[in-house]
Formats: sequence, structure tokens, C-alpha cells
Amino acid sequence: MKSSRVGGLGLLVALAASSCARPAPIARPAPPPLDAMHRVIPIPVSVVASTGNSFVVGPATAIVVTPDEAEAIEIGRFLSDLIGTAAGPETPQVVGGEGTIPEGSIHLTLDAAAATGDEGYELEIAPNGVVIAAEQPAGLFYGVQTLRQLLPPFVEYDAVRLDAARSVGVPAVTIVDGPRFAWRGSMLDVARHFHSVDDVKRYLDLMALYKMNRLHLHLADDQGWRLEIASWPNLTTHGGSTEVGGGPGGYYTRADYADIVEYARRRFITIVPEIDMPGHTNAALASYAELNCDGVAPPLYTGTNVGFSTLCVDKDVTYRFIDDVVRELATLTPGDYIHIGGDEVERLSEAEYAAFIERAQAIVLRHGKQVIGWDEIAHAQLAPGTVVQHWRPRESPVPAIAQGAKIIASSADRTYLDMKYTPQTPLGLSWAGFIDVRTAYAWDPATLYDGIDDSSILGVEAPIWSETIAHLSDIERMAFPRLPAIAEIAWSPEDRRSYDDFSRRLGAQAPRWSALGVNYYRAPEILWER
Ligand code: TNX
Repeated sequence: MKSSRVGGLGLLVALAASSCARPAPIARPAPPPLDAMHRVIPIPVSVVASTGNSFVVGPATAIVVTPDEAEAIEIGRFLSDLIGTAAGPETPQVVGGEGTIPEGSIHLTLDAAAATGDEGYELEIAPNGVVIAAEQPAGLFYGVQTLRQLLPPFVEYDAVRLDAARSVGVPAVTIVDGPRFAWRGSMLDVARHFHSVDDVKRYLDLMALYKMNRLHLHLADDQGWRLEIASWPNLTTHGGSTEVGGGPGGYYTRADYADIVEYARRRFITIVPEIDMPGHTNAALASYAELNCDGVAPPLYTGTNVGFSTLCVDKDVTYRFIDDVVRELATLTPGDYIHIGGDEVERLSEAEYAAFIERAQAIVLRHGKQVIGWDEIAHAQLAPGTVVQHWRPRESPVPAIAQGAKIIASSADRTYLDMKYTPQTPLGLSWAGFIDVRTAYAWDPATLYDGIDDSSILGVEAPIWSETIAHLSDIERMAFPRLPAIAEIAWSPEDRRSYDDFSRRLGAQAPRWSALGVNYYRAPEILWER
């Protein structure tokens, strides 16, 4: 009898149960049963379960949208696509309607009287119908995401749709919900390794499920320039032609970029473009000799060092270059912000650095946008409205706040999704430590540093730097399950959050991620639902 894997009491039990059968595998405790309500991430502000029956969704369920208005209808279509039958994407029907709402329908209503704010919603599920009410379209979209998480995970399979034999129940409940922070973001570094339009769209889809609303694209660094700039074409033809490790790199044409912006808009996500400067600029310096103080273009760079490059802060052409780039970028950017980087500059004095940031800031403001920069920019005089993205764990954000800036909380030891989970994680870096699920979740932006509170925090953002992240599957592996942790910190009230409760709801995401084909990391401390 092979029993070496079962020791102690387990061996005795196995022997007693049968003298010839192979020992039972060591049983992991089954996850406690979760009511359907206990699947929602981020946890809503208020949830009141009803004792009544559930609402049954089937192929005949109508989705009624009032008023009959394009943006709201689009949200109805999103829901209809999710629960539509295999017979056709238009069933269940989306009806733009006024007047009476038929029994048994899902009613999405834009209603100023709902008083839900810019992104909040109310979701009421009763046996005879579902109502999602919101003041603004974003709220309707988030209400739909909550309803989606209450539907069984199989609705996420492309090939499986509701049909007569497969209708599903959602629990009767009333939810009133809205975000704590306006900025609930993630960042993709498409410079160190280029990631295609389709990969970015996939990431946007996954962000939307967790009500995240900002995707920051790190579009230029030493190893690559990834956005076509018509007035400086070498940036992409030469500067975009490689990446870390020497691969072929790539770049977004203006049309590609507009496609990403529009795809994001339909998911209520704003794209925040970053052109990192004055450091992290080797790709630009390699593309145009005149941007270098000595007039000599360096070779393209495919390593992973930081801090060695800088634009020539004394040359006028540098500021004409920035002006052209920002002008073109502003026309592609519906959002309020352009991110100018500003991190890790080792080749300038503090005075040179500060003067540069102030000139770059003025250029962005002249083109009608506000500035975001990494926390080093607080060494410069910040204009009203400039936002500081706090990333260095050992630096307090208070000096930036003292200048009147709002903060995006991105402390590297909590939010950097390119940090390894454990020493065994094959991908990623570890300079800011190992970030397991508890570390990613069990902190709060208002208490991480002394001297700050919610009023100085715009929100939370989780960057994925891509020195080691070459493929979409790598992005997914590092983002899941930690991205939902960051999403909940950014959305849910602090007093609604606890790690134990979150980890149960997290475990319940597994079947949905399997249905969506997400390459998530099965963190051993989480009881993953089958
Ligand atoms: C620091 S975070 C950087 C990036 C690296 C990252 C790797 C920041 C503003 N700068 O250039 O990619 O660490 O984790």
C-alpha cells in the first residue's frame, strides 16, 4: 500500500476505512457556501437582501432603457450581449422606451432624481423585475457590472448563452452604491515591452468588470516610443523598433490609439497618456540627434537600467519637441490629464530638474490639459490642479499635498503589480518587496502616511511595469488576483472592507475568470471556488 503522502491520523483513518484501497488524497476544506450576494467585488456601499424569490433571467427577458438615449442604449446592449442567446446578439431585446415597463424586464433608467452622483447607482432586484437607476450613464454601467457579478459565471463564455433550458436566477436584493474615489486606475507599461491594441482592449475589459475607470499608458521610455507623432516620425519608425531583450517593439498609429480611446470610453474608462521626461527618454534621443546636448544620437537601448538618459534641458529644440508632442497628444486625449513622468532623473541638478518640470508643465497647460507626474515633480513649483502620483514608499506625499496637489496613491510596495507575489514567482521584480494578496489589499490610502486624508487623495492606481512582462498572459498573471484588491480599495468605503471577507469573495471569482480565460495566479492562501 502506497501511503507515504498520508501521515499521522490521516494514515490511521485511511487504514481503518479500507485495508486495500489507495489512501484518499489529502482533503482541502471545502470553501464555505457563499450566497450569490457574496461574490461582488468591489463590495457595495449598502446591500439589503430581500427574503423573496429571486428574479429569473431568460432569453425572453427584455432590457428596457429609459430615456431612449444613445449612451444608455449602449449600456443595455452590453448587458444584452452578456446574456443574449446564441441565436442572436439582439436577444434579449433592448428597447428604448417611455411609458409602462413590462413585468419581468430589466429596466435601466437614467434619472436625475436617483441622486446617485456621477458614478453611483441603485440596483433593485425583485421577483417581477430588475431596476438599475443612476443619475449618469457611468452609474448605469457600474450597476450592470454588479448585476453581471450576480449572474452565474457561465454567462461569460462566448459560446454559451441563455436559452429556454438555461435561465438563471439572481437574488432579490437592493443595492445602493457609489465610489469612494474618483480615480480607480491601472497602468500598463507598453514601452519596455510593446503590447498590442487587442491586448490593451482585453485589459480594459477586465478592468471594467471591477469598476475601474482610468487606464494610464506609459507610452515612452528608454526602450521604446509607442505613439505615432506626425511631426516627429522617427520617434516611432526608429524609436519604436525595439524593446527590452531586443524584440521588434511596435507602436500605435494615431488610428490605433483613437481606437483604444474609444473602446475605453465605451467602458467608462479614460485613457491617461504618459510621455516620460526628461529622463527615460533614450528612445527619443536615439531617434533625433538634435535632442542631445552633444548633438549625437545614442544607440537604441534594450536593457533594463534606469536613470541614465535625459533630454537636453538647455536647448530650445527640446521645448519645441515637447510642444509638438503635447499638442498632438492633446488632440487624441479626451481626458483632462497628460502625464509627464518626471521620475528617476540622475543626470540633472535639482535646479535644472525643477526648471524643466515647470516649463513642461506650462506647455501642457497651454494645450488645455492638466499635468500628472511621478512624485519627484513635487521638487518643482506645481501649478494649481497638477496631480502627483505617489510611488516611492519611503517618501511621504505630504510635501506635494502642502503645495495643494492631489495625490494618486501608487505606493510601489502595495500597488505595483510587477512585483513578485513570493520569491518563487517566475515573473516580475522585487525591489519594492513581495506583494501577496493580503499586502495588496490590507492597507488604506488615507492612513498609509501621517498627515493625509481622503480630501487630498484623488484615488488609487496599480501600475504594471513591463521589464519582465512580455505577453498578455504575463499581464493577467500579475494583475489577477491583485487588481481586484486595488479596485476595492479605490471603490469601497474603508469600513466595509476586511481581508477575510475579501478573500472569500476573491475565491468566488475563479469560475468567472476561468470562463473568461484569465491566466490568474492561484494564490495558495485563497480558497478558490471550483
Ligand atoms: C521604477 S515607478 C520606475 C520604473 C520601473 C519600475 C519597475 C517609476 C516611476 N519608475 O521606471 O519600470 O520601477 O518596478
